[in-house]
Amino acid sequence: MNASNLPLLLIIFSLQTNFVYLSLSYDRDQGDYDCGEDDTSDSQTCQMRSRPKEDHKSQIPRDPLIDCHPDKNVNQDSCTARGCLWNEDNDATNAPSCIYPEGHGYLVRGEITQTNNGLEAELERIKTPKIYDSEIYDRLVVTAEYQTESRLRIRIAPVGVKRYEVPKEAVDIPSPETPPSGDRLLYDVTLVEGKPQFGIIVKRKGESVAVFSTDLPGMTYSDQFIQITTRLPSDNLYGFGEHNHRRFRHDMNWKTWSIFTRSIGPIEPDNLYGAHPVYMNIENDGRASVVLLKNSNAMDITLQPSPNPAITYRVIGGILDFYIFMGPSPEQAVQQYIQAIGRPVMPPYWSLGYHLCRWGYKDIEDMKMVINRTRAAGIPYDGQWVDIEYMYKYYDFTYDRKKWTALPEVVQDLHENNQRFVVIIDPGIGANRTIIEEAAVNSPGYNMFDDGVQQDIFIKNESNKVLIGEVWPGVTAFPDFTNPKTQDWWLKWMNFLYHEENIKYDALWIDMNEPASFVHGSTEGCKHTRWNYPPYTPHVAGSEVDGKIYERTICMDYIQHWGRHYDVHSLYGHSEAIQTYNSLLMQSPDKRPWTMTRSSFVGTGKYATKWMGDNESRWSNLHWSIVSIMEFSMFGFSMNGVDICGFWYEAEYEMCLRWHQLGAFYPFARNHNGRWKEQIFRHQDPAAWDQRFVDIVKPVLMTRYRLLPYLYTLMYKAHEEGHMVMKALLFEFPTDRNTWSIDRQFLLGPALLISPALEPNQTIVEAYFPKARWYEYNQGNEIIPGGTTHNLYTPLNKFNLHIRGGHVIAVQKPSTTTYESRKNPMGLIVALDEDQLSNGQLFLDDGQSLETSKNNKSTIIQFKMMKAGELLIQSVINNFKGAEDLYIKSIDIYGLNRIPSDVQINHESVDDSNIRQSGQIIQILNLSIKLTNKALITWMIY
Ligand code: MIG
Repeated sequence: MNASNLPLLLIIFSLQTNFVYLSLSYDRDQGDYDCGEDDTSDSQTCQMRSRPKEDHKSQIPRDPLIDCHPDKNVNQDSCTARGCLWNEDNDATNAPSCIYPEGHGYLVRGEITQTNNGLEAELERIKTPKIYDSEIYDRLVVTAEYQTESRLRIRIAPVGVKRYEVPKEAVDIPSPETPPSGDRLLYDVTLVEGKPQFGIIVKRKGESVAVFSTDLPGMTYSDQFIQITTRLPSDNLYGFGEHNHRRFRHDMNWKTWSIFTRSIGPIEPDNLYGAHPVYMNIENDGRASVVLLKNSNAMDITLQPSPNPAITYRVIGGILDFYIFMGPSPEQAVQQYIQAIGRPVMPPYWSLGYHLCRWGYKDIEDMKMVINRTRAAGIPYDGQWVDIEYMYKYYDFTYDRKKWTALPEVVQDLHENNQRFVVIIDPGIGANRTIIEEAAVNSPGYNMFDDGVQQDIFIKNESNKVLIGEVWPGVTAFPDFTNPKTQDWWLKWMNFLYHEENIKYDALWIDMNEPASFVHGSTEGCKHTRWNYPPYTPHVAGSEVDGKIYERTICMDYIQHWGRHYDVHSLYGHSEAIQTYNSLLMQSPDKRPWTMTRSSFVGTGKYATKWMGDNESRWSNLHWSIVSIMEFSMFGFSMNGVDICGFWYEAEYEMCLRWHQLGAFYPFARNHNGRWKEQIFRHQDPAAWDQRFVDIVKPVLMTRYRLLPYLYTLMYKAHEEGHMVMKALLFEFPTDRNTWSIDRQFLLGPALLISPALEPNQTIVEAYFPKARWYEYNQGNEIIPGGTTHNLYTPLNKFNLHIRGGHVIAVQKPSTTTYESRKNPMGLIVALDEDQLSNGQLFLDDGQSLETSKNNKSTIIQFKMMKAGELLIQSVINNFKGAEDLYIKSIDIYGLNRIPSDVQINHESVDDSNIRQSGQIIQILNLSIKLTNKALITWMIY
């Protein structure tokens, strides 16, 4: 097979469906609806009253249009049969052709009660037609719970019916013990009880703009079809995942995004590996809110554009359980969200290094060759990863003693060179009797499948039959990671690989956990039940082709500990991440576990790093990676990244080089490559190209390593306070509207701006610099003025990194491993702001122990300038012994216009010969300031 048939094959392989991309603008003649006020029958049809054509403005409808016929085969008859309105003119607008009239929904029944921490009311259905064959609920209870000053929960559930809800073990957002005091709430909640239909309206306290409001027709609450539309305060919408969004700020033009975890390459606008039903909205004045729908069932999210921006949720199970975070800044809103779902796990220091991986090392010699040439080239490099080939016929926790005989020695050699080793694990456990026996010969004592059957931890159906699907090992069973019993079994086999097989891995990479299967449902298909064939199937990939929601995964009617697979499907990877994290912790109780997962849910960042799966070695993917990483930062992952140089297809020289200049600034930086059957894509590790490639890529990776003290401090801030590491510019400059759509540049924390080249043959990068002082990293030139776009000359050997004035960044002389780097001299970058001031912080610990901050094993150094020309260095906490060995050897000041006349350290003058100007950077060299001692550095400008 050659590369040119590859696209087609990949498409067949992933059975993709192509959504029709809708992108026309809104402009049409729109009427009002005339509905009989008192008619409450299901089938009432309202008349459309046409409005006289006036100017353009009056043609724009007042309210969002809500699709009454999101399923196939809509026509006028089927529409009116639902009591809805036929919207003739939809072709030009992409608006739905069948819409709800006012009055379809629910009304408050009885009184609205004030509880000690919110409001509660019972609702009664009026008119809402039952549009799918699923029990519809006539009575609901709605609760608005004021959880904190900035967090509000709105829960809507049927009365007297117990339904599946996301269990606390998966996501725990507890109600506070004491409710927040009413006058401090950032929100006002109103329940609209009267006609035309019930709604909840959430406003910012004392203000008129609603942040969240649902007083719209079409709310439907049935067993397997729940629908609600929320009006947005603006069309600045971000988030929802996981998809390959091609822009950070959403295109609102009637796009539908589905959420349901699925193994599929991030190429088309399909639902991907993770499930994150959460968005951020920015109001026109720059204030923001975040809204989570805590629900793990499959759903559609339909966006509609201005002038009536709105979201319609169509969910096929669970309950409506919204959490609203009021910000008011975008950064605060996201931080409140992350604090609620669980702050990101603290990664080990070495994980911030550069990693090499590929699927398709031919054998261990091939991998050794890559290890050796990377070392020889002097590329900074901490982690070597292996893909599924190392296993014996893809059986988890074994290794192939024939093809990978020397693996334990290679791992030992990595460790001796202060490098680390990571293995992949898939959830599908091989169940083929013959291979099980062979595997036990290859790996004496191995019987993972039988042990699992005995421990009863596999996913089964109601008649106790273990589900058998097919993944790499052939036929496989799937562990139920929602079952607490599974963890002991998982740990036992993790220990088998570590101790019996003697593969001393340092972290686990969990793949295929959507869960993925190569057969649909099971080797025997799936039964015709309402779980496998729900009355309404969201637009999830696969279902478009043949109506199967279980396409390439397991049957929906099987049973797990947390619930039916139908309900908990999107929690599979999340539950595996939790148990893998816990097992690693039990395996080495004082070591920080590191797991990387492909599938994720709300809160997975508390347990694992995330990478975005099978991207492509194509230029477009450089840009898209920024969008997806910025989104996953919002979803609560501090550590995340995509495969540098791309997974599918052959990487190309310039692209792979540019990708390193970009990926060197991903929170997680791994070069990973794919294969397609016998076609193994060319090696794309830096040393695989030529000397020039190495000469260009090495400095940017060295720059990453030099900045690791800062990056690690950001990881700490994410872990302790729920901040984002890699983030969009808008989070630091929320009132600068220019930043709201920027997704070709990004920030690392508040202080570093990366403006990568993303196109072939590019020599100029157009980069936006918000109002602030900005300095080019290598030369220190200031970018003037701020608040505008600059053309940055960026030939192939250049990358754009800028430092924001006002920030002190601790750096460390880089070596080729983080282990070595961490022993090197430190330095400071002091970037001055308009007032000649700068501040910063440095977090230090041993890089691998658990919760060093809580356990008093960490050090925090503060860098503070109270006035121009005076920098105070001082530890605020000093419990990490290793910090005692560190010295600041140099200080680089950005933003001074000339050499200062008198530089003093603790009131002693520094010799002039130690002060130099390099480009626009003023360097104070040959220092020896003990990091943990208090020190005052002063300089004068006459
Ligand atoms: O069906 O393990 O996303 O990183 O190299 C493909 C082989 C399975 C998918 C992962 C990819 C990995 C590959 N895996």
